[in-house]
Amino acid sequence: MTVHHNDLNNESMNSMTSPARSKQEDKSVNEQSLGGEFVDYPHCNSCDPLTATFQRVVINGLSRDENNPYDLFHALALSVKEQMMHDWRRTRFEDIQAQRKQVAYLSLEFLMGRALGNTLLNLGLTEEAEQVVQQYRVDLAQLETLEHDAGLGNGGLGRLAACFLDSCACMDLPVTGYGIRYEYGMFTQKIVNGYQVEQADRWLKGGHPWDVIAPNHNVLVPFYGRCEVHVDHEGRQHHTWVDTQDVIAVAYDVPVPGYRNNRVNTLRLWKAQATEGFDLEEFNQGDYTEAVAYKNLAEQITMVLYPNDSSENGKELRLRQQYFLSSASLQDILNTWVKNHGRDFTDFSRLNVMQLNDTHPAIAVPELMRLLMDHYALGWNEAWKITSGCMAYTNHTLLPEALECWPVRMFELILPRILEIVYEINARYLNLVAHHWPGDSDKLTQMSIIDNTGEPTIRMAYLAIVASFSVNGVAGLHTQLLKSGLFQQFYALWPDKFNNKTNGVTPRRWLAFSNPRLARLLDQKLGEQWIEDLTLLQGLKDFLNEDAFLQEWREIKKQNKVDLVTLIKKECSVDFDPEMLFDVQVKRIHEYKRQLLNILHVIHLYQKVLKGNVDNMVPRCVLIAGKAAPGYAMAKLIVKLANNVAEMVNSEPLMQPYLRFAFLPNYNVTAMEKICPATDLSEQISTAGKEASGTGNMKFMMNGALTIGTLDGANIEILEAVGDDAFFLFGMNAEEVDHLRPHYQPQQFIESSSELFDVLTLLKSGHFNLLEPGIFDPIIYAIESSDEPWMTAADFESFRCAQQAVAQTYLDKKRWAQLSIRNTASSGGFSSDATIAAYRDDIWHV
Ligand code: 26Q
Repeated sequence: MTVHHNDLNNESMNSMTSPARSKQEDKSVNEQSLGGEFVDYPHCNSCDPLTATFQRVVINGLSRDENNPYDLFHALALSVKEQMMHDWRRTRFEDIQAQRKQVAYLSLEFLMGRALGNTLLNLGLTEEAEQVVQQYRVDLAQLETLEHDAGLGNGGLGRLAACFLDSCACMDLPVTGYGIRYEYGMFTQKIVNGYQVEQADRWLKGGHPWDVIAPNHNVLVPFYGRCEVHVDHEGRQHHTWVDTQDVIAVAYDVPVPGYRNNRVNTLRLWKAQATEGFDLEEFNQGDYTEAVAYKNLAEQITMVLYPNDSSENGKELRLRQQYFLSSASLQDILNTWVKNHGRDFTDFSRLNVMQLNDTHPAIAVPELMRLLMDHYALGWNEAWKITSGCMAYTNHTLLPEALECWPVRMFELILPRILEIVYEINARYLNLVAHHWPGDSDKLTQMSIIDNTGEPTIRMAYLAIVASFSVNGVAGLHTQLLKSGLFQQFYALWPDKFNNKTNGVTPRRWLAFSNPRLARLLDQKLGEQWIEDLTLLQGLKDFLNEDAFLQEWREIKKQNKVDLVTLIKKECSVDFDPEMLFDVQVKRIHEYKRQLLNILHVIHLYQKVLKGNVDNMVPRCVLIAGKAAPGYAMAKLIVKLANNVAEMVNSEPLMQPYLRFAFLPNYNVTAMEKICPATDLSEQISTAGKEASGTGNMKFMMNGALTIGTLDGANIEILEAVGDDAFFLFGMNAEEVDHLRPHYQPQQFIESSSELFDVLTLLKSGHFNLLEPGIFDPIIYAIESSDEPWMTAADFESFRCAQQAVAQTYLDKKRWAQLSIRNTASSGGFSSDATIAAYRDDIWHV
C-alpha cells in the first residue's frame, strides 16, 4: 500500500516542501515575511500583567473549575505562556530580519522536567504568581507539584540538551531545539518486592499547556518506496524516490525563555500523523484494515521514547524515529531559508549550523544531501560543500559497543534513497583515505562507513565524522581518549576537526530554582549577578573564615536535608536523619557506573555495625536512585540488590544510630531538584575511562556537596577546580585500568582485603535473599570473574579508604562547611553558560 505526495493536495498542507514550487511564489512569501515592521496585535495580552491575564483565563473558562488545583495550575501555565507570546513572536521576527546565523540543536531527547517554576524564575514573575494564586487559597509551591515532568529523555544526554537550551536563550543566541514529541516519555519506575517494574509515562494525559501547534510548519517525511533514475537530454542523472509511504510531521512549539532578557527561543517537537488521504483509496478497494494498519504504522513513530541509554541496535522503529526527526527538521530549516532567501543556497552554510546530539540524528547528513539534490536540484559537489559546512557532531560515549550501527538491508527497505547517498559519500571519502594512506587496504576496511566484516552495517559515528566540520567530546579526558582510541584514525586524517567542550549545567534550574535558600544567601553576599555569571561564586571564598557565615551555610544544608527527609519518608518509608551524613548516588543504573561498588560498601558498613565496631563511626544515610533499561538484566538485578540490602539494613535496630539506606523509586529531573541541594557527599565512582563526562557531578558540586570519585570524565576537571584536599579521590586511573585488564585477577583483591572478603562471604551466604535463593549469583559471579570489565573488586579497598577519609573529615563540622563552600565557589566553570560560550565561539561562530 502506498500513499503519494499528491494525496495531500488540500488546504492544510499547502506549506509543505514541494520541489515544484516556483521562484515567483517563493519571492512573494519572502516579501510578505520580511516586508514590514514587526506588527504587534492591537490588544497585546502579553502587555497585561500576569494577574490580569490569569483572571481572564479563569473567567473565560479556560480553567474548568477554579476550586480544582489542577485546573488552576493549567490556567496559570496558560497565562504564563501568554505573557511570553509577544516576545516569542518578536524573537523569531528579529532573528530572521537580522540575518543572524541560526543554530539547530538536533536531538532525539530533551529531558525538560517541569516548566512552571523555572519559567517564572526566568521571567521574574515568581512573586506575582504567588500572589495571584493566593487569591484562590492555594500556594504556588503546591501548584507546581501538579505539573508532570516532560521526561523526553533517558539521562545525561537529554538533560544536557535541556540545559543547553536554557543557556542559549539566556545568552541571546538564536538556537532552536528540534526533537520528538513522544506520546510516552521515560517510563515510570515502581519497585515491587524490590524489583523494578516499568509503567508507561502518560505525561500528556492532563493536557500540555506549554506548547503551541504550528500547522503551517507541517512537512511530509517519506519512507519505504524505491529509487528511480532519469537521464535528461544533457545526459545528467536525476534521482527520485517514488512510491513512498509518507508521514506528516506536525510541529509543536515549546517556548524557551531567557533569563529576564526578553528573548524566547523555540523547542520544536515533531509528532507523527498519518496522511489524511490514507484511508480513501484503500477503503474504496475494500482494503480497510490495511489502511488502518498504515495509520498505526505512521503514528507509532512518535509513540514512545526508547528507554536505553546505550544504543539498542537494529530496531526498525528507532531508525524511523531518527529519520523522522532529521528529515522534518531539515525540511523546516530549508523551507525557512527559501522563504527568506529564495533558492540560492550560496550563503546557507555561513548562516546555518546543525549540532548533532550524538549519532542519533546523524542520518541528517545524507538527508540534507538528498533534499538539496533531489528537491532543490543542486549538484553533488555543491550539496556536499553545504552539508559538510554546516554539520557538527558531539560524541557522548567511549564504550565501543554503544556506537550505533544500522544494517544496510534495513536502509534498503525503509530509506532506499538515503542508502544510495550513503554509498556515494563513502565511495568519495574512501578515495580520500586511499590517497592519504596509499596502498593501505586495511585502512579502507577499518575506516569505511560501511562495515562489511559481517552482515553489512552502516557506522553512524563514521558518517557523522566524515560529514562534520567539528567533532567534539564532552570532557577533557573523553576528548583525549576519542583522539587516541575510538577515532584515532580520523584524528590522524582531520586533526583540526576535533575539539573538547566540557559539559555544564544551568545554574538557573540547578541552583537558583532548586536551592532557593542558598540562592538568597548568594544574592545577599554576592549580589544577584551570579545567576548570569557563575564565576562570581568565587567571591564566596572571602567568607571562608567567618563563623557566622559557616553557620548559615550549614543551616541551609540542614533545612534542605529536612525537605529531602520528608520525600524519602513518603516514597520509601525510610527515616533519614538530617544530622547524619547524606551519601548520594543518583543516575542511570549501569555496570560501568558501579552502583555495585557503593552497595558493597554499604554491606561493609552494615557488618561493621553488626560486629560492634562503631568507634568513631560517622552516622550516614545512603541514597541510591536510578532507572535500569528494561532489557538490561544485570542493571535490574542491581536494583533488586540495593532494595534487598536496604530492607535488611533498615529493619535491623542496631543500625538505627549509624546507617540507613534507601533506594528512591522513579528518579527524574524533579527528584534531582530535591536531592542535590540536600546532599553532603556525591558519588561519582565509574570505572575510569568509561563515563564520558557526567553532569550530576556538577549539580552536586554547585550545591556544596563534596565528591568521592575516580579520575573519570569531568570529575578530573572538578578536582582541578576545587583542589585535591576538597575531593575524595580513589581508584585506578584510565591508564591503570587498561594495563590491568589483561591480567585482572579479582581473587587477588578479594584475598588481600578482609573487608571485601567478608562482604562477599555474607552476600554469598544468601543473607540478603533468604526467600529467593540464588538470585544474586550473577552478581557474585561477575565480581569474581577475571573478565569483569568494570573491575569492581580492584577498586573496593581504595574506595573504602576514601570513605573513611570522608567520615574523618565530616567529624570536623567547620572544616566540612569550608570544603563545601569551596566546592560551590569553584563550580562556576561548570555552568552550561560557559559551555555554550565555547560552542558559540569555536563551533557555531554566531
Ligand atoms: C541509541 C540507539 C537506540 C536506542 C537508544 C540509544 C541511546 C539513547 C540514549 C544511546 C545513548 C543514550 C544516552 C547517552 C547518554 O546519556 N550519555 C551521557 O551523556 C552525558 C552528556 O554528555 C554525559 O555526561 C555522560 O557521561 C554520558 O554517559
